[in-house]
Amino acid sequence: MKNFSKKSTSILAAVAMLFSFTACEQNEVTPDASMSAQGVAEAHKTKSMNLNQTYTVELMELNNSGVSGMATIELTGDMVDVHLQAAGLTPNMEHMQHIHGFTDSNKNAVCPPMSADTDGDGLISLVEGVPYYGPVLLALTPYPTADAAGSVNFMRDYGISKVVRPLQNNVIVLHGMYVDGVYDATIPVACGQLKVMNRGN
Ligand SMILES: [Cu+2]
Repeated sequence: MKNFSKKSTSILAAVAMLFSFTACEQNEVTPDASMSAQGVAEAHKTKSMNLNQTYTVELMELNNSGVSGMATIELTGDMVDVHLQAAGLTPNMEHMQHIHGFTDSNKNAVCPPMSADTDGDGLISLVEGVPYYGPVLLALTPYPTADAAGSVNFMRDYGISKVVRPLQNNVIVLHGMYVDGVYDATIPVACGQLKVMNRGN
């Protein structure tokens, strides 16, 4: 965090506010939708579920950012191994990246359509997207800085809490681009839904 200006302070406040949504953890977790009824019953018996699964994410641009990318997430127990590659980002700038979703495990996060721009300024702001993708459930830190070509290649392991599950109810959102000559670290620039990768067994 260089140049810790008033603007970045207010950005941090906004992010902190989003994180506070995750404070209320749920005890009930809905089993992943891909599980069979029998699998669900067995999972409940063993108090564990869907322990190992791979998810893929196709990241599509938001706000005409020109950003695209993809991610794979390997779930092993309560650990996720995230590998994310993206291109078209603002070069040499830090890009926040999060798993967004709803703490209500029955509610699916989606990438916001252009109609999410409720103030009509032509851009979907971080806050305007929240009704669609929900608050931050997992910050994929340390946030990467795009290289001189605007690419990132990111790998990291995280422990996840129940609130992040089921994973396929969530989306990944990348943030940060110039708006009217000023770098807006919060504005969403790409989004993609987590999808269960069918390994054919
Ligand atoms: Cu985010």
